[in-house]
Amino acid sequence: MANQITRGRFITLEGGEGAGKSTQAARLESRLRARGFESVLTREPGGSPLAEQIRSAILSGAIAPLGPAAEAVMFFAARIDHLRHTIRPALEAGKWVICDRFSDSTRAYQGALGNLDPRFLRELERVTVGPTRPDLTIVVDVPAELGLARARARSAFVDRFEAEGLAFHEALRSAFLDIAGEEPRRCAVVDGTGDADAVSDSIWGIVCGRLIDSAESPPEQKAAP
Ligand code: Z5A
Repeated sequence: MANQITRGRFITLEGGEGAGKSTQAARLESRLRARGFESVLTREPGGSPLAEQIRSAILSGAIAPLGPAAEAVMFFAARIDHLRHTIRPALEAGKWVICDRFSDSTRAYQGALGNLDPRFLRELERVTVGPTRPDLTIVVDVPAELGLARARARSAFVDRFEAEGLAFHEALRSAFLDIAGEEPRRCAVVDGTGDADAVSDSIWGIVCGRLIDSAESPPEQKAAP
C-alpha cells in the first residue's frame, strides 16, 4: 500500500513592528530543516507572485484612503493567492510552513485598530482561510518603543504602518496579547526582548513541546510509487 503523506504543520509568527518576527521565522525554519523537516518560509502580505503585487500596493499607502475595511479586503485577497499557490500545496506535500504574519495581523491592525466589526473579519476569514488555520501561532512580544527603535535602526524607509505613532503601536501590542489570551491552545507568547539566540531557544522549546515531541517522526515528504 502506498505511504500516505502526512500533512505538514502550519506555524505563524505575529507581533508588532520590530519584534523580531522575520529574524525568528528564519531561525525556526533552519532549526526545523536541521531536524529533518522539509519546510517553507513565507510571509504576509505576500508569499506568492500576485500577493506580492498586492503587498506593494498596500504598503505604499495607496489603499489607505479607502479605509480599514478596504485594506482588510486587500489583505484577504492577497491571502487567497498565498494560500492557493504556496501554503496549501506545501502542507499537502508534508512540508512545514513558517509564515511571518497571517490572519492575526488583520485582526489586530485592521480589526482592533481599524475598529472593524469582528463579525466582518470572521466571515472574511471563514471564506478565505477556511480550515487552513495555523497549528501554532507564536506572538513575539516587545514593548512598542523597543520594536519601533529596532525597526527604525534597520532602515530609514518608513512604510504606511511604521509611520503611525507610539499609541498606535502600544494598542497593537495589546491587540496581539488579547488574541493570544483568547486562543491559548493555538497561541504562545514569547518575550522578544532578549537577544535573538535566547528568543530562538524559547520558540524552539514551544515548537518541540507542542508539535514535534508529540509527532513520532518527520512526516513523509513523498508518497511511495
Ligand atoms: N499588515 C496588516 O496591517 N494586516 C495584515 O493582515 C498583515 C500585515 C498580514 C507588513 O510589513 C505590514 O503589513 C506590517 C503589518 C501590516 N506593518 N508594518 N510596518 P513588513 O512585512 O514590511 O514588516 P513587518 O512584518 O512589520 O516586520 P517588522 O515588524 O518591521 O520587523 P520584524 O519582522 O518583527 O523584525 P525583524 O525584521 O526580525 O527585526 C527588526 C530589526 O531588529 C532587525 O534589524 C533585526 O536585526 C533586529 N532584531 C531582531 N531580533 C532582535 C533581538 N532579539 N534583539 C535585538 N535586535 C533584534
